[in-house]
Amino acid sequence: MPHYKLIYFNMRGRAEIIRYLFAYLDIQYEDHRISQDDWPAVKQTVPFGKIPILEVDGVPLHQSLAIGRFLAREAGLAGKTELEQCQVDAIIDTLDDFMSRFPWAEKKQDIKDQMFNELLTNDAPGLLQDLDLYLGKKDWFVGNSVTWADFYWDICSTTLLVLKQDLLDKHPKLVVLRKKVQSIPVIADWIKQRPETRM
Ligand SMILES: N[C@@H](CCC(=O)N[C@@H](CS)C(=O)NCC(=O)O)C(=O)O
Repeated sequence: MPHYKLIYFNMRGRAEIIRYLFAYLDIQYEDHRISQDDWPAVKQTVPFGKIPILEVDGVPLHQSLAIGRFLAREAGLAGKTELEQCQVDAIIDTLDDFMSRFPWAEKKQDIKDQMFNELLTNDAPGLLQDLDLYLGKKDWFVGNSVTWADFYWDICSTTLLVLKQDLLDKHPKLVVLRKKVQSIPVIADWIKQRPETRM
């Protein structure tokens, strides 16, 4: 078994999908959480100067979703056919497009608040409507079993709900999907034991 070391901040953020997949795979890994103070020094040492990074026997992999796809394939969560894999990737990209629009690192609090508010109030409803329609009467976003797209929905929506608690009030099916992911025993265990962080 390779040695896996995940490097990220003490947050769920972009590392959480990797942590969910490790939990599902029941693979031990080093969940290395660095402080903001240590980041400038660490930044010099990682490829492309961004985290998360997953080191596999010392080989650094970057880009959270590339790492996620690598682990999802291993876990059988990437989609059962090539067509389903494309659908899974498309849901992931759709969620990631939206999450990437938030100015997470904006220093000016008033500008940050305004942009967050606009995204949550004006843009989120359309995305949620589309996700709800896409899910339809199915149990999972793609195919007839859980995929990492469902995991990513749970992770992104957990963060969005911190920012806007009534976000899913009109979308009970999307809430049910969250609950289904959260009640997969290994995911439930991880959620119970993970460090509590706001984001
Ligand atoms: N698309 C990349 C984004 C990586 C990224 O922007 N990471 C942020 C943290 S979420 C980061 O490293 N910020 C610190 C910096 O840019 O100095 C991924 O998904 O891994």
